[in-house]
Amino acid sequence: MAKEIVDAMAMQRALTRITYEIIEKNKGINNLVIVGIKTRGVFIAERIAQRLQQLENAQIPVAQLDISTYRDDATDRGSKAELDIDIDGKRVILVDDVLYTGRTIRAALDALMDNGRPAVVNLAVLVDRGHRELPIRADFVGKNIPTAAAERINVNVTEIDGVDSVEIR
Ligand code: 3GP
Ligand code: 5GP
Ligand code: MG
Repeated sequence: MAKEIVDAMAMQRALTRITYEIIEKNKGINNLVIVGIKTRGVFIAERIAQRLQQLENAQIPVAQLDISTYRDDATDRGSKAELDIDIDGKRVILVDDVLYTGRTIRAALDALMDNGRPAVVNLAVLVDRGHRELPIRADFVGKNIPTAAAERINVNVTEIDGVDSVEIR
């Protein structure tokens, strides 16, 4: 049974708050680029970019990152993840839907560094569910949801799931 913790309005507000925090921490949007981790991280990233457009009237580049060949349990660790934007010297906002063990972000940082040398990397996640296995933390968090290891968080986005919500199951 799934229980809704964040509804569409609450998700909107959380992403709007994160966007303001990003602007504040970066003292504007100069040199900012956003990198979303597939799959749902990309949609969260695009929403933050939309809000930056509305608030600052500027188009911020958004790239998609597939970290699968960078996972620490990957058998095929050969191929490089190509980003279709330049991150050299940029202030990168890395975006994912859920932060859990931190292994995905470890892999994402590896993939980023293979694409250039960012000036700064910050991490934004919609949900932090705890249980870190690496020394990784998010700079911007939509909602902290303490979970048991056996629980699962469903992040739904309209683009894929037809609805915006976060559920615990
Ligand atoms: P996402 O790619 O859109 O982020 O891992 C495949 C999907 O399953 C992910 O979608 C994620 O949202 C969902 N998922 C739910 N629970 C877990 C989990 O414990 N680990 C991982 N890796 N994904 C999970
Ligand atoms: P980590 O690598 O930090 O353990 O997990 C982060 C990635 O795994 C995220 O991209 C997320 O999609 C997925 N993930 C891990 N746990 C959950 C969960 O409970 N719910 C959802 N939706 N995704 C999860
Ligand atoms: Mg994800």
